[in-house]
Amino acid sequence: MSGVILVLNGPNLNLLGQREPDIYGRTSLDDIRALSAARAKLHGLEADFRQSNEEGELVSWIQAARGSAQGIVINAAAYTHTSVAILDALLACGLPVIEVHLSNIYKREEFRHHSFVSRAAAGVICGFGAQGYELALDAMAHILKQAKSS
Ligand code: CA2
Repeated sequence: MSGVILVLNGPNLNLLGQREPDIYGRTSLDDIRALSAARAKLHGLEADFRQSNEEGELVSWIQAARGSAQGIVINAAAYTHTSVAILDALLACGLPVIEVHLSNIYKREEFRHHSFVSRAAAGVICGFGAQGYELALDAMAHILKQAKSS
């Protein structure tokens, strides 16, 4: 299988491994980038891995993915719980979307229990730390394989 999966990361995820290790672990975003690249390669895919602290930049990347990627894996971080703009961009892009969170958002504060992103997602993986990105790429490979054979 060939194709690019856009792996998007929202605000503050650049701090991973440096602060709040009790919640988010000691793995850095660069470590997750490497894990994602290896997992995508295993499926004959390429991970285009990006992080931004800006909502508009994430929206622009999602819009551009329509012509350049086969699917989107997204950890929108705090924008998960606030951003109708990111939801609208995901709905408009027409690509399969998988939502990922490092922490189990349902075990945390009430305001993290609602996700705008979920309305656009084929599925949600949360609570498995960095491994969640690998699971999301496995699921994306499966979705793309099924779409190809149908
Ligand atoms: O669990 C996740 O992956 C989250 O998307 C992470 C977001 C949070 O707002 C979501 O509710 C759940 C926060 C990302 C902030 O990452 C940090 C990493 C290290 C130190 C401080 C923040």
